[in-house]
Amino acid sequence: APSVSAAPARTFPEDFFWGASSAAYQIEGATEADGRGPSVWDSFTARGRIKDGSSARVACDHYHRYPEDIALMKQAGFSAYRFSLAWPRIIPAGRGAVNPAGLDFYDRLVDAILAAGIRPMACLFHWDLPQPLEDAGGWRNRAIADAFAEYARVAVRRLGDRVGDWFTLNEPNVVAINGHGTDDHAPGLRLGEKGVLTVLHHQNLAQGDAFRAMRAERSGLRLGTVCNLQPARAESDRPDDQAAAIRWDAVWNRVPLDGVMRGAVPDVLAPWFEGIVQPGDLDRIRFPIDLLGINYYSRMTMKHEPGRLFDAGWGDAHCQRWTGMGWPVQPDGLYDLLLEFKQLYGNPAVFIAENGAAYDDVVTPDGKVHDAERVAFLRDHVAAVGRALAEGCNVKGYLVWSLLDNFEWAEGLSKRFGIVRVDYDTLQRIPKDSYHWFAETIRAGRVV
Ligand code: PNW
Repeated sequence: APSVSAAPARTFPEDFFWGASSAAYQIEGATEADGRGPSVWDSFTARGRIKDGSSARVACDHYHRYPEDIALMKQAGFSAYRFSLAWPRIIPAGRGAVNPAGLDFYDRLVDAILAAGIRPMACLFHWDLPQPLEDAGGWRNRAIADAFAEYARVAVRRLGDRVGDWFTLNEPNVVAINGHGTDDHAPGLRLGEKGVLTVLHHQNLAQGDAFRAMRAERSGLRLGTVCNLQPARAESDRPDDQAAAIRWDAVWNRVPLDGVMRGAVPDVLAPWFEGIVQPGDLDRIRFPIDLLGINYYSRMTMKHEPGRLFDAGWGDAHCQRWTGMGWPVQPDGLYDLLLEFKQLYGNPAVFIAENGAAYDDVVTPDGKVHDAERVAFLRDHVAAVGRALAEGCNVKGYLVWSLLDNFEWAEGLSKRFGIVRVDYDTLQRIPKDSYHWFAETIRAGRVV
């Protein structure tokens, strides 16, 4: 029979999930409420390390305003939402005593997400390490694996009856490199190559232990992790630039990914891994995950630069489009990455766990935000995912970073990634054009 509808065909499958990601520290505020303990980001902020002098003390006040935020997600037609649990709310000292009020908050949050018909996806660690654990050596200390597994067990015990998707770490590479190598994130250390790899390795170990703890606690959960994958290329054909790009790719992308997927560390890093990997570690690290979250923002263009970590520095990206973070806009990098991943790892299930852009938004006199650049950014990246799907890539969903403008780590409140604007004086939420575009795209099942 001839079709009576003139609507163009969907390009994303009916069961493809759409939504947003967030992180506890970036949106919740209420940093001293209900028995929450301090985290490394509170200390980093207290040391004056946030560029615009702001803090996350209030942030989006999501801790109190989550019903309104979930209503915004529901209105846009979200089918999934990834959020993180604040370790310092749940176990304020990092190990030992559990804070019931902290768990109660996530209990309410999860119930509200489910009531809106949205699939909750919980991430255990999005950077807010309890300060007492940092005082005990943080990720430099192998013993942290025990504490993390214990925390994972506590969280799953309370929420695992309603949350089916559990993620361990968000972007262990950024924690290791920015937090322990280049000193622009908490805890703010410059440990050198060996220290950076130690921190990566201990996160991998902790993650492996947490997977097994969660499995033992409850069956039937979908377990996964979230990697920030940014394909690294060399600025030039010069052999030293090429070698720098390979080393950087190994540290940034391969250690987290090959750790969990293959129980392997890249050969090219062997000199620095000397003495870090102990017998049995690689078996502990490898785990058959159900779902991999991929965060994508841009490619990385590297060159040989002595004196920088792994003698790798930033090269010329040869790009004409940039976001407000000064990151190049390279949607083809996402397409290439998904195809390469399919080929190298046998096409396991993945989803885009974060993708988005900060721009200097303007509020018009009638209170609107016409963020055309963000719409173009998202459109081009969702289209890249669509092309990868058409090539057979096993992509299950797309989550935008982020629903709300929020506390952008060392950049503070000045960089806005939301599809909804937050007025930090009134805490009013203002959906931007990109919010309406995203809702339309979700409804249509294709890029509009
Ligand atoms: C991610 N880089 O961080 C984080 O998961 C979010 O919490 C953050 O707000 C978002 O992306 C935007 O920055 C990144 O150096 C940090 O390429 C650094 C990089 C990429 C992502």
